[in-house]
Order: sequence, then structure tokens, then C-alpha cells
Amino acid sequence: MTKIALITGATSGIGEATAQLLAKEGYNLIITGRRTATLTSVASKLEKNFRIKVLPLSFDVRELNQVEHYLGNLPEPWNEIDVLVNNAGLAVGLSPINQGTIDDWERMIDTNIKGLLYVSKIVSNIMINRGGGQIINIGSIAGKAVYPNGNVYCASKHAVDALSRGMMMDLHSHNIRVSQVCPGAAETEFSQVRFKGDSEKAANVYKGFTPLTAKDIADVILFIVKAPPHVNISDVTVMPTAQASVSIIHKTL
Ligand code: NDP
Ligand code: 8X3
Repeated sequence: MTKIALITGATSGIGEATAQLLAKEGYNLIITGRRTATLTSVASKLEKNFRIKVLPLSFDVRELNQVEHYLGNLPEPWNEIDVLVNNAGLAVGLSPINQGTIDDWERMIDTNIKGLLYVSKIVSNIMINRGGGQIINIGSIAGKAVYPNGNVYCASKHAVDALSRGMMMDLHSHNIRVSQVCPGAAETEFSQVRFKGDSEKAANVYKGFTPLTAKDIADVILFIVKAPPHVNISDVTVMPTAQASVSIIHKTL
């Protein structure tokens, strides 16, 4: 039977690249994101290029009632989810704690922590009822260390780190593999979002070195998905060669 993967945040970046690779692998996909037109367009291209079935569900992971509405009532066979990639996430702002914007903090906490939790609760119960599954959380090197002005984003990704380990403990007896992938700097829409559309600031982040691409991370996710059923690759950190830690990047500028 064709396997089904649910990828949150597939309208761009790592989520979209992961959708491409899993589609190529023959998975039918449930993809999500708030930008309905972009999501629909990604879905149509995947169906056309890879001859798979795609269910695009446009909702905001921060809204529990939306998550429950869309994921709590999946029609057959879409409720037979084999793989969940908890990817939807963002950084907003980069300021010292005393100058932080409360709304930015709430967007990060609500998306990166609460959104992941809302989705995981529903999908892990689906997997328990099916007798197994695989959950891959997209953390970050910002979940392993902290950098100046990264305060709340780093805290939200530290929460993903803790949750990934906790979820593994809670779910391994149900034959559910839980993994975390922690990328370093990857050039996606991430910095555009962080700097609220300031393209110059966003481009500067990746100047003078070769960052990761979304596909680099998707390749790792695919490797994890393809591991034999008895193998759980629980935690992977992926850095650009030019990056040695969360705040040490060798730039040739
Ligand atoms: P992008 O901005 O390119 O993609 C983010 C995705 O998340 C989009 O599809 C966006 O969809 C979705 N998303 C954001 N907020 C919500 C929401 N409230 N509800 C539903 N979907 C949402 O960035 P990346 O691909 O880089 O980010 C993917 C993940 O990787 C994030 O968790 C990020 O923290 C993590 N990461 C990124 C790194 C990087 O350097 N790029 C490094 C380490 C981790 P839409 O806007 O349509 O809702
Ligand atoms: C994204 C990587 O270093 O910008 O999670 O926080 S970083």
C-alpha cells in the first residue's frame, strides 16, 4: 500500500523540499501551510511531476480549533499516516530580551512549540491506533546552543529538543520512531520572515559563505525515513561546512 506522509509548512523551504523528495519516493502527501494559493500550486506540481496523490490543507498550526478540524477528521485513506514531519516554524525578530516585541515572541512560541504539540497529539494517536509510525521534528542548532539576541527563538527550539526526547520516551513502546533534525544556517525564506521582509538584511545572513540548501536537509530527512524499521536515527545536527557553531561562521567577506 502507498505510504502517506504529512509535512507541515510545505509552502517553502525545507518543508517543500521534503515534499519533493518524499513524492519522488512514491509517498502520497498531506501538505500544510497558511498560504493557500502557494500550497495549492505546490500540490498541483507534485501531483503532476510525481504521479502521487496530494491533500493540501491550509491552516494555521497556532490555532488548535483549525488543527483539530483539519487533522482530527481526516477522510480515509488520509488518516493512515506513516510519517509526520513537524517542520512548520519560524523566527521573528533578533533583539536583546529587553527590547523584544511581545507579538514576535508569541508568534514563535505559538508556532514552534504549541503548533508542533497540537499536530503531534492528534497524529501520534493516529499512529498508535495503526500500530506504528515515524515522527521527525525539525529543531535547530538554536535548540542546542544560544546566541546573542536569539533568546526566544533559541528557547522555542530548545523546547523542540526536549519534546523530541520526551516524545521518543512516550512513543517508542507504540512502535513510533521519533527523530529530530537540527539544521545550521540554511538559505530559505527563514531570514525574510525573521527580518519581516527586509531582503537586504536577509541576504546578508548568507553572504560570504555557502549555506545549506533546503534540499540538503530534505536529503537527511529522506535518509531517516528510509532507515530500516528497527533503526531510529534519533538526533542529527547538519551544519554548513563554513559553520562551526551556532555563532561561528567563516565568512570570506
Ligand atoms: P521557510 O520560512 O522557508 O518555511 C517555513 C514554513 O513554515 C512555511 O511553509 C510556512 O508556511 C510554515 N509556517 C510558518 N508558520 C506557520 C503557521 N503558523 N502555520 C502553518 N505553517 C506555518 O523556512 P525554513 O524552511 O527554513 O523553516 C522550516 C523549519 O526549519 C522551521 O521550523 C525552522 O525553524 C527550521 N530551521 C530553519 C533553519 C534555517 O536556517 N533556514 C535552520 C534551523 C531550523 P506559511 O507561511 O504558508 O504558513
Ligand atoms: C535557524 C538557525 O542560527 O538562524 O534555526 O538560529 S539560526
